[in-house]
Amino acid sequence: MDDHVQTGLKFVPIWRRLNDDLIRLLHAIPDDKLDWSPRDDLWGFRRLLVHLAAAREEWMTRAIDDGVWNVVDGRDHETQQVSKPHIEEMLRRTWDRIEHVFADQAQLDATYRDKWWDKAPLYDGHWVAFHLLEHDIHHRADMFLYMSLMGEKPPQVWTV
Ligand code: NI
Repeated sequence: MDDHVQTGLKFVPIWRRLNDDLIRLLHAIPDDKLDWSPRDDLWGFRRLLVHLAAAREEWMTRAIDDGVWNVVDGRDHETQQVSKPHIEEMLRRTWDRIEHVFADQAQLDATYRDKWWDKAPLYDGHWVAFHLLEHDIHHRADMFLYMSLMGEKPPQVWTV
């Protein structure tokens, strides 16, 4: 009998592919359109992609406290200077960081206090995982819509 018990989020490999898809999307954006958005008050692709990486680190810092150094400089959030290779590195490194946490049942099941907001409810790792997955998906949808509005074909994605 196989006594190996898989622990952690069982859909981590699927989410890893979603991260790879975000990187495919990054490279599908025309270089001169990286800051394009349909309206001046909406963030462009570059800022949205950096925001995804920053949000992952935010929750690893404010709740999980995994002891890993952040790779996204807070100022990267504002800048128009971050290159595609740098954004790709941010997405890969922050993915590796959250994957490490969400593949670990003990860290997933643990309860965390929000270090930034003392009135916040306690979070467990499942809540943080869902929050970050939903965040990846809803901003991916923003960017797919942007691509369509620009007349560009977004990469095909589906869950298999
Ligand atoms: Ni957001």
